[in-house]
Amino acid sequence: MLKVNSLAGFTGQRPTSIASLNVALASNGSSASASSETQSAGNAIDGSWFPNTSHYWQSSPGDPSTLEIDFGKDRTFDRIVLVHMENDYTNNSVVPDASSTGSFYVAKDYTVDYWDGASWVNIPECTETGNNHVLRDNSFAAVTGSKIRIVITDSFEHRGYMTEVEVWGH
Ligand SMILES: [Ca+2]
Repeated sequence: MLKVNSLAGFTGQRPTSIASLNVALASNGSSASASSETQSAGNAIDGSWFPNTSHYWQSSPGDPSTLEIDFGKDRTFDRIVLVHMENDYTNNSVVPDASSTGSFYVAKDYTVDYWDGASWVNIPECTETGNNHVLRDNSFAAVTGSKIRIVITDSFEHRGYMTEVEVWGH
């Protein structure tokens, strides 16, 4: 006889800590596209936070620009980490943290939305005005959707950059 109740800590629900993975990662089945690509959109979901040697997305000149990440299926997620392009993008020794700021390549004004199957829905916790931080790590009430997009409407260099996008869920 299977005695489920004997399993320590089993509550009948899958623990979030086990289920949570970066569903945006290309190696987890996602793909990326953009309004334009001088550096491939796929570089933003390649797992590298270091932009050197082309691990970043770059649009053609001009605002706005859009980066879209398609999970290929519905995912439920509650945290998005955006790694903007740091000023010294050839530096592979310093991992951006909450205190890191940028003044050349980070996106200043942008929205983050998810596709709920019928329309784009804004995620206000991830949407910024006047941003100058390299790392934006935001949690929110879990949502379910098959893709997200980042629409950059203003940036220092007036073109879109993103080093990495992580979407955590299952
Ligand atoms: Ca990357």
